Amino acid sequence: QFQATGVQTCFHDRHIGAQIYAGLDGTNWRLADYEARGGYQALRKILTEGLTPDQVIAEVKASGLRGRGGAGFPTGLKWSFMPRQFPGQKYLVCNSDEGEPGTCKDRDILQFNPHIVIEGMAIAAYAMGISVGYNYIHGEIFKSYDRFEEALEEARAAGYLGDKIMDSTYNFQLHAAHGFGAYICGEETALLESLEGKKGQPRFKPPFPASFGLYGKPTTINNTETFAAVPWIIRNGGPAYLECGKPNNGGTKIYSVSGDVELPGNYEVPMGTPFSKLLELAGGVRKGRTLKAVIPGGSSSPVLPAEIMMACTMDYDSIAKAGSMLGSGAVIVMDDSRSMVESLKRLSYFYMHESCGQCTPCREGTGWLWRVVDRIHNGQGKATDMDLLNSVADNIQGRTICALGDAAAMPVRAMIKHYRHEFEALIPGYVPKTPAKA
Ligand code: L3W
Ligand code: SF4
Repeated sequence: QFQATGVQTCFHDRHIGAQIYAGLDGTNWRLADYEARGGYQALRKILTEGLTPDQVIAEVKASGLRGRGGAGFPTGLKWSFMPRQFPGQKYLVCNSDEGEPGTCKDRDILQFNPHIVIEGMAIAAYAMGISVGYNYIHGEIFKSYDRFEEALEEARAAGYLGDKIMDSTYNFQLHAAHGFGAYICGEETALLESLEGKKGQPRFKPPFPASFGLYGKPTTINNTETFAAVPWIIRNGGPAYLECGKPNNGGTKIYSVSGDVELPGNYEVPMGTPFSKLLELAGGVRKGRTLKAVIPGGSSSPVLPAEIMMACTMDYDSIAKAGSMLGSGAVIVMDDSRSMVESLKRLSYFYMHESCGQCTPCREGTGWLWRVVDRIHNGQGKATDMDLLNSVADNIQGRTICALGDAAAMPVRAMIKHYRHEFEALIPGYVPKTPAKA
């Protein structure tokens, strides 16, 4: 079912794809190529067979598709939140502000298969009665932005976007917007602020964007990969998509496998694929090394030791049961040469740097976390530092406007839970509370 295509990208040396990545070779991204792969057939089916918006939403609900940006929120349910009879403008937004450390799937979807996102957005807009959409693309990704702009031009010229799409009464204007590279603009309300031309700082939720979104109007925001899954669902039916994965975890998911593996890359596999199989596709752990730990869903997700991870399947439920999050699907593999103290130091630095500074626990707490881990790493830790780290994490988690605070705190707690001995070993004169592991 999977196809290795040998695509060269700046980050990865291959894609393995089932539905979104299947058949891509780096040259076949244009409209004609996409049409040859069955592209825009789903939109045509809707418009020519006269599928109602409710029927489209029902199909997406039946597919079990869950948001691929990190939270795994059911897509069909989110679409059904959009008020149907709202008298003013409503908006559709694609969140391509991919900035989570370890995640690099959306930039490749946009670069290698941009029309699949355009078609997915056109279908979503039809289902929710929306006439204007934006794709907000991460500021540091120029190639994907340019590629998406070119694809938009092609789609407009072919009548897949604009007024009276495919000679129907359906109108949808879609635009690309380029961010400025701030991680926080991947948070949906910060993204909306940025799209409005303001400083990208999260808003308090609720109200959710479904009722108060772009310019205060009802807005639906989905991740790039989520939209990319939609054409296949409409062409093949929701139940077929669900069957590709497992109950409550429909379809395929793209994993960006990075770190200490032989073949880092983006791999699209069915939900519920054993982690061991994904690791095997990525060439296994670097030669001569053994698996130590895995961050299964991007830097915001808690680290899991090898033995727990090897018993997991790659889906929302299995990873949550193991104590972490599938998140955006960035699988960071760490072998036995990795220091957890150093890894946490780098993660903490990232969150300190990316905090937008709006709320005190996050603005101050992320700095505290980094400074404490840094001094432990430098051999200048104090005997009270382990308790201090836990206490700072406690005082951040659940006390901030957006999920960045939690994302900074959770990795700290997980690292201490599973690898406390590594931290203690670096603190001069520390009397270990837990027996040191070999
Ligand atoms: C209407 C309700 N809408 C929820 C909507 C909400 C959002 C979606 C999920 O965080 C996670 C975060 C990162 N009425 C609603 C409702 N919604 N209840 O559903 O909402 P939520 O709040 O659970 O999640 P979120 O704020 O979207 C996303 C984690 O993902 N993460 C981040 C990855 C970063 C990237 C990137 O770089 N682009 O993907 C990775 O793990 O920590 O926990 O749309 O409006 N009652
Ligand atoms: Fe900003 Fe951090 Fe507060 Fe989020 S949690 S709004 S990033 S200060």
